[in-house]
Amino acid sequence: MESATERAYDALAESLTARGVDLEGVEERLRAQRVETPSWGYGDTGTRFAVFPQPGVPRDPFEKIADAAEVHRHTGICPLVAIHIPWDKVDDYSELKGHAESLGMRVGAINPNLFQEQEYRLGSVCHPDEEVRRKATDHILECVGIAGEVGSDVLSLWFADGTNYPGQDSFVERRRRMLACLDEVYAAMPEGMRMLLEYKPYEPSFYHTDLADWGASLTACQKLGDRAQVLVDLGHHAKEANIEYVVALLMDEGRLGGFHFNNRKYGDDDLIVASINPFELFLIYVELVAAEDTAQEIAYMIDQTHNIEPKIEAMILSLTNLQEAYAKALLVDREALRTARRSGDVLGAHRIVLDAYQTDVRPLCAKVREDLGVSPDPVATFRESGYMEKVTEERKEGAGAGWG
Ligand code: PSV
Ligand code: MN
Repeated sequence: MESATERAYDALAESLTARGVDLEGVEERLRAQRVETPSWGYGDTGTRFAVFPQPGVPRDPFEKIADAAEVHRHTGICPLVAIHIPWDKVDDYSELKGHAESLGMRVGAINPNLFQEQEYRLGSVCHPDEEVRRKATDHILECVGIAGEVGSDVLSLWFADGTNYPGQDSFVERRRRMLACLDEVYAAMPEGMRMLLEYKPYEPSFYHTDLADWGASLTACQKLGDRAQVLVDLGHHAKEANIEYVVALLMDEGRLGGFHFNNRKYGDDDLIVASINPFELFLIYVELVAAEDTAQEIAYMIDQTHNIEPKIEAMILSLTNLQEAYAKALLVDREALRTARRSGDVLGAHRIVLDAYQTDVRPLCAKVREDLGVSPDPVATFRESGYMEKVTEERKEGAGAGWG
């Protein structure tokens, strides 16, 4: 007898086929979707107000990779884990690589940490003192080396640099200091490595930040070379920003290097992607699908730290949200949309996009997961797996990720 999941899939497949959707093509693209999770999303983190420790969190980078592997085991789409140095510093990176591989994982983007040391009070690569800039540059160069050791080809840079008060420092001089550092790093990167430059409009600096928006990142990348590309963190925008437009524009320039997926309501960027604004995520994917033929290499990464919610489950939910957004975007009737746009049918075009968004794609995603050899309902399967109980027994209190 057919299960309820199978029945739901059959009904959806029938209606999609009637709409002219190439279902096999859609499923193939969904099976190929890959997203990277961040090591720092598995450890204890918090806000500047408090950290609420959770039992069983990883005690070291090896255990963080084990948790990332557990998320992959239930979802089948996240075999890469980003690391943050020095939070994930180890004596032997080949051992870390081997550990990841033994769990069917790979180390993804390398993120230098340029914001936690006392010297960085006035910034890192933009700091007025050359010695501090040297230290920051050397740390990034160390990360280029680590990337080589773990087999990664993505260097992901975010700077907490900025100023707090008008007059504190020169915008232009700070920019030139940053560019000089990035030039040196770019020249040191091996052939196949990409540098991703992330922007953020505020925090921890509150008057200005040295890479405040996509334009600041893009112009820096254009000066550096083709392998310098912009990283779009969904949380790092002014409230009214049209992120899907930014994404389209960067793709058209061939400079969209990657994403940090998350969601935010006001000032923070750490909520589960699409938990608040699933329509925005869908519209971003509509642009991504439209440009898929240009075959740009884009690193799809999650950047979330879960402060009060269970961490592994939050990561699994993030991945299923990403699958659903992509699935819906794949259902947009592109041909009809082109026709509606050309004939000036404003609301016709709008409704074509809405039709895709309003399709319940959960049975389709469940089927794709089964095809990938994982559970159709990964959150439920994880809850039943006993993994959390097992690691809590082994790890007890766990350890923080570097906060505090
Ligand atoms: C900064 O807010 C950020 O988005 C950067 O990507 C950091 O690497 C990450 O969060 C973790 O602090
Ligand atoms: Mn980020």
